[in-house]
Amino acid sequence: MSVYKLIQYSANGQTMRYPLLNKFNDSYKAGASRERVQRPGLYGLLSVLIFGSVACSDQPPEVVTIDDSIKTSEASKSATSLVLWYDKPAQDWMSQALPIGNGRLAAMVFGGVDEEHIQFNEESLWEGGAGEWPAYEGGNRPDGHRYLPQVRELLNQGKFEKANELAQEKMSGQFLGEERSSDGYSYYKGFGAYQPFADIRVALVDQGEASEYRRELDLEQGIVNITYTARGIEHRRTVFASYPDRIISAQFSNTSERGQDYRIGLQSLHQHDIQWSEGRLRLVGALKRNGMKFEASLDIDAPGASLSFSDNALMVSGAKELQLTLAAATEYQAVAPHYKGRDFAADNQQVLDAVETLDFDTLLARHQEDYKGLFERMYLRLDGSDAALSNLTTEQRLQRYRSGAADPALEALFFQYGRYLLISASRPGSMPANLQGKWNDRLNPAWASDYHFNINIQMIYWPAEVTGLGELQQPLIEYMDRLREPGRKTAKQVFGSPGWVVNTMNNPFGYTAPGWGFPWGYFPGGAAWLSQHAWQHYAFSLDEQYLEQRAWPIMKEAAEFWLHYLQTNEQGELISSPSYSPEHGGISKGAAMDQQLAWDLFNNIGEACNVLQDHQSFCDQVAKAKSMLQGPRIGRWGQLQEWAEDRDDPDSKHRHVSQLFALYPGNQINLEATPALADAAKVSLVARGDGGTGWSIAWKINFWSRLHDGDKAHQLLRRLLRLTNEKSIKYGESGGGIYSNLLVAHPPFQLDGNEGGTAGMAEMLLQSHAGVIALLPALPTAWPDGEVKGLRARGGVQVDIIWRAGELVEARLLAQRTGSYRIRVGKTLSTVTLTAGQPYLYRL
Ligand code: FUC
Repeated sequence: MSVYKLIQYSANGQTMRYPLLNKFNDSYKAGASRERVQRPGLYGLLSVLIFGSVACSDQPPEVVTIDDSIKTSEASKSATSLVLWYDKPAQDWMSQALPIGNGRLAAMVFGGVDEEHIQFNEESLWEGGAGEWPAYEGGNRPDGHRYLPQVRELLNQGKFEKANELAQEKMSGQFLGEERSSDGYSYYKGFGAYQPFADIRVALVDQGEASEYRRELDLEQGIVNITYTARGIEHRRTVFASYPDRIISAQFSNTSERGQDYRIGLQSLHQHDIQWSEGRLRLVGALKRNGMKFEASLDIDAPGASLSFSDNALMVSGAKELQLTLAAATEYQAVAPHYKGRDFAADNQQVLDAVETLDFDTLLARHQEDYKGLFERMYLRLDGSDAALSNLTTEQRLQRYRSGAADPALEALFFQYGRYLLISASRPGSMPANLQGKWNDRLNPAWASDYHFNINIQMIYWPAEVTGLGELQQPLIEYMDRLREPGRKTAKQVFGSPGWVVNTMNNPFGYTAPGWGFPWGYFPGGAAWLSQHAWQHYAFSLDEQYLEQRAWPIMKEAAEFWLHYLQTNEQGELISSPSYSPEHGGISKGAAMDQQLAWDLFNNIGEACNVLQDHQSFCDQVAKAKSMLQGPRIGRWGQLQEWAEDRDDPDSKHRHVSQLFALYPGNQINLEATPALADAAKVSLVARGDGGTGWSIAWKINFWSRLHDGDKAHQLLRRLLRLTNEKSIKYGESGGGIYSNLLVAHPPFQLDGNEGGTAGMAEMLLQSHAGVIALLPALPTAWPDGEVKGLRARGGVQVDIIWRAGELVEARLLAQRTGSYRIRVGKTLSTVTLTAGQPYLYRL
C-alpha cells in the first residue's frame, strides 16, 4: 500500500452546528495540528477497496458552497415532535412508566394523581459475588484446562456428544443453584442479579377527580412532565435525572392558595431503615444475600410549608412548591476481589451538599445544557405523518400503527428514543448499560439483568458511534479494561491460555467463567466481540492516543487468547475448538461465529498496526494467523454455514443468527467485496424468517440494511414496533414487540431491542463499513422524503442528508481529516477530496 501524508484536523475557528467527534477522556486527546505520515487503513482512507459490479465515476460531484442550504422543513412539525405522551397515569412499571436516567441513577416515573411513584435504581446495587458465596472464584473451575485437550480430541474424533458431556462437567462455570419463580424468572445463587434500589412515593392528600391530565416524556428537553387539574387547582410536576449534578430531581407545583399537602415516603424491597434529619429523608439498607450496603438520601425543600415526620414518612403541609433531590449510592467498588469499599454515605452527602443552594430551575438548566449537548448532535425527520397524529397519545399511535397505518414520524421518534435511552443509561464514569439499561424493579429480573456478551450488551452499544454518541461507549470500554484481570484468570484456569476472555454471562464481580448452563454459557468469543467496540471507537473518532493507550491493550490481549486457542486442522487451517454458535447446537469445531470473531479481531488489529506502526512482530503473527483462518463456507442449500459441517437446518427459525456476524456488526462479508458470501448470508436470513425476540428482530433490520434491502429492513422495523403487553419470557414467533412506553420487548423489556432498532435505522441511511461512505444505502419506499443530520461515518466524517421522492437531493459531509473518500449513492461511486473542517456539499 502506498504511503501518503495526512494533516490531522485542527480547529479553524469555523462555527460548527454539531461538535465534531467525541472523545472519552481528555487525557487521551490527541494533540491538534500534528503532522504524521501514515499508511492508509480501511477507515483512514476509504478509497482502496476493489468494487465488484458497482459503476465508478472519477468525476467528483458538483461542489456547492455551504450556506446552510440544508434547512429544516416546517412540514409536519407537530407530528414529528419528540414527545411520548399519555392521557392517564402509568399502572405498570414495564410497559407504561416513563424512564429517566443519568447513567448511574435511573428511575421510572408513574405520574399518578393521588400518588406519584418514582421507582429508582443505582447501577451498582447487585446481589451475588463473594459477599454471597465466600468460595466464589469468578465461577472458574481451576482445573478446567486439564480437560481441554481431551475435549478437543473427542471433537477431532467426531464424538461431539461425548465432548459436550466432558466440557459440561469439567469446564462450565459454577454457581450455587437456581431459584425459579412461578412467572419463569430465576435467581442464580452466587452469580447474583441487578437489584431494584427503592421507591419514592409522594401521596397528594385530597385530590378528587383530575381533568386535562397529561403525562409526557420530552426527548428534546430530557424531562418528564405531568400536568392535570383537580378541584380547580392546576398541578404540574417535572422530573429529570442530571448527569452533571449526579441527582434525580422532581418538582411538584400547584396553583392552590394555601398550598397542597404531600406525604413523602421512601421504601425499598430490601431490609432498610428510614431516618429524617435536617431536611433530608434517608433510607439506609443492606441486601439480604451478600450484605451490600446502600443508602438513598432525599433532600426535601418546600418553602413556606410546615414539615412533620411520623410513621417513616414526611408530611408537608401547605406547599405551593415542593422540590425533591435524590442521591443514592452503594458500597460497591469495581476492585477485585471484594468489590466494595466506597464511602457511599459521604458520597451522597457530598452530592446533596453541592446542590443545596441551587434552585430547581438552575438544576434543570444545568441538566439540559449537558443533555442537549449530546441529544442535539443528531436530527432525523421522516416525512409523511399527518400533523393531526400529534393529537393521539403515543399508545393510540402505536395501536394505529399496529393495524397497518403508516407513521414515519413515529419511527423517527423510536429512533431518537434509542439515543435518549443510551444517554440515560451509559455515561462516562458509569458502569455499562446492562440488559435493562439501568432500569429494574424486580429482585429476580430476567437473566439477572446482567451483562450478556453473546449479542445483547454489544447490541446496546451499536448506535453509539453512528448516531454521534461515541463517548457513551466509554463505560463499556473501561469495563472491559477492568474485566481483563478476572478474564486472564479464566483464560489460564479454564483454557490454559494467555490473554483474557469473558463468556456468555457476566456480573460486576468479575464472573468471566463459562456460564453454568451448558452449552449456552460457553462463549469465550465474548472478549473478541467486545474488542470490536474498542476498535470501532477509534474507527469513528480517529483518536490515536485512545487507540494506543486504551483500545490496543484490550485488543492485543484478546488476540493473545485466540492465537493460542485456535487449532490447526488437517488442511492447515486455523479453527476454533471447542467452538459454539450461540445458543444453537452443541460445541463442535470451527463454528462460523468464532471464525468470524477471530477474523474481525485480527483484521482490526491489522488496521491498528497500520495506525500505530509499532508492535511489528505481534502484528506479523496476527496477520499470518488471519490468513490461515478457515473462512466462511457456503453450504448445500446455498446458505452461509453456521458450523464447519454442512448441517444447517433450513427450517430452523432460531433467534440467534450468529453465522451472520460477518455481515453485521462485522464487515468480513459485504456486498462490495464478497457478493457471493453476501448472497449466501441472504439465503440463511430468508430461511430464518422474520420472527424472534426483540433483539433478534432488531438484528435482522441491520442485516437487511447491509444487504441494501430497505423495504425488507423496514418490514422488520414494523414488526419490532408492534404494540404488545406481553411480559413473560417469550422466544421465537411470539417474541418481540414494543410496549406503550416504547421500550422494546424481548419479552420482557430488554434494552438491546431499542438500541439494535435505532442502529438498524441508522444503517438504512448511512453505511461506512466497506471502505466507502454509502448514502441512503437501504432507503425504504416507506420513507420517500426526509432529512437527517449528524450521522457519523467511520473515518471521522459527519454526514447530513436530505432526500425527496426516494432520491438523494444533497448531502453535506464534514471530514475531520483531509483526504480522499469514496462516496456511493445507489450505483454511482465517486471519489472526492474532503478538507478537514470544511463542509462539502454533495449532489448527484
Ligand atoms: C441471550 C438470548 C436470550 C436473552 C438473553 C438475555 O441468551 O438468547 O434470548 O436475550 O441473552
